Amino acid sequence: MSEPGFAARVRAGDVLIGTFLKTPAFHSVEILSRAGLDFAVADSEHAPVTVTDIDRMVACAGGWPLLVRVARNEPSAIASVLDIGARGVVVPHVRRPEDALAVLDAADFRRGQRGFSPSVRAGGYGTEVPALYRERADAERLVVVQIEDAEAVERIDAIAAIDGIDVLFIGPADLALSIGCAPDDPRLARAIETVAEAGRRHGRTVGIFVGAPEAIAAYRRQGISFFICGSDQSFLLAEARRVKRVAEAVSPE
Ligand code: 3PY
Ligand code: MG
Repeated sequence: MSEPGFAARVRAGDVLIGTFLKTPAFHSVEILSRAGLDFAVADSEHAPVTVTDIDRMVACAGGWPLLVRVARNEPSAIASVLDIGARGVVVPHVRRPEDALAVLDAADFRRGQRGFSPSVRAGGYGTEVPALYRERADAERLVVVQIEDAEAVERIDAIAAIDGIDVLFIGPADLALSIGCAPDDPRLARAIETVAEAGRRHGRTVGIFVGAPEAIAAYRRQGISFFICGSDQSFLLAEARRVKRVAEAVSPE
């Protein structure tokens, strides 16, 4: 059911471009999975995407990698979306190494904290040998921790050093707010470079949210490889505005 190698590609630092899914509609998964994007992240932090929505979205995703951003660093929410078959979790506001370790405790069977049921979708509804399912699940799940607080940047070396964290994902909007600066302030650029540098030093994949794909080139030069670009909502809005603009330009008065 799963596309082999997606987790390995993320960890290897392949350049991957995804988007957020903020509309709680599985049809968006069906449509966007045909667009050539590498993955998507259903957003339960900043959109009304429920577990029931995620259940349907994962079912529609087939082999297309669908991750879930949980609303907060909460063990039962993390385990629940992994049971449903999400390919990974994106966890907002990881500020300290302890927060990152708590995500791993919730996401991994081998660490002994994730509750086990063999009959979930992720385990083939009971058709997989339980021990093999647990091993595969631990190997394939992606743990993406969001670095979006000044405190996290201060502690980035300790967070980046933790084995099992797959992506240090920079949230520039919250990070700018936390630093107390505008999006174009050099202090934000310095914080982003600090995270990118820690990723390079520890061999950890670094990702970032971009509103538009034009921003990707500069981040590529810093070794950042995992990009979430816009969302289903921003795509819809941008194209609708473009249609209106072009139609007005070509229509006679
Ligand atoms: C932020 O920019 O704060 C984000 O969380 C983007 O995903
Ligand atoms: Mg954020």
